[in-house]
Amino acid sequence: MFEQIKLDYGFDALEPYIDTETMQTHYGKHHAAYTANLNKLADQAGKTDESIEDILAELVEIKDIELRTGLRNNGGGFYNHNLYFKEITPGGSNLPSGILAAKIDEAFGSFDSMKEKLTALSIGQFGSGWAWLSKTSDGSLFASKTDNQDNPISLKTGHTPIMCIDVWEHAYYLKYKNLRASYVEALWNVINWDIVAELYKA
Ligand code: MN3
Repeated sequence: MFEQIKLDYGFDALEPYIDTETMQTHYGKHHAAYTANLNKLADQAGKTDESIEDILAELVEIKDIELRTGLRNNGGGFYNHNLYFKEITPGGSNLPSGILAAKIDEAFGSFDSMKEKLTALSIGQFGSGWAWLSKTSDGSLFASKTDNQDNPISLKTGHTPIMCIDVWEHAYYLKYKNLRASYVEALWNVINWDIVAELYKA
């Protein structure tokens, strides 16, 4: 049984960067629906015992195209939002230090350049999707974007996501309307770099 990550903060705790109604809808409706659908589809596919990472990495094994697409979209939606809601925290955190800071500098030149790169990917994504900060097999960092609920795992890039930015309109439209860039700028204020560092070291 796949379960949504439990939030250790209230729906109103990310104000003013992410508004209460968006959190209620995003976590309580959208993420909840992806999770319920994933559980149904994983059962149909006989994959309730597998990790979500394994399901997403092995989608090609599923011969039924409709079932495969359903698991790609809903399994992705489940995984992506678990990371998203895990990596945000009221007030954000201290900026990266130690190994994560070093790897950011190595890949992007500086923390600010990394933010600029991910912001540009987020704004440049046409339609719904995500921007990603991932760890590659040699431990370096890589920035990318994906369509819909795809992610570096379902696309079999070999990279492990450690941070993501949801750029579906449901993530920002209630407060920011068409201003995706304003939402992305605000989101940086609530990123928990301690969690990102933990995911890097895992
Ligand atoms: Mn979303």
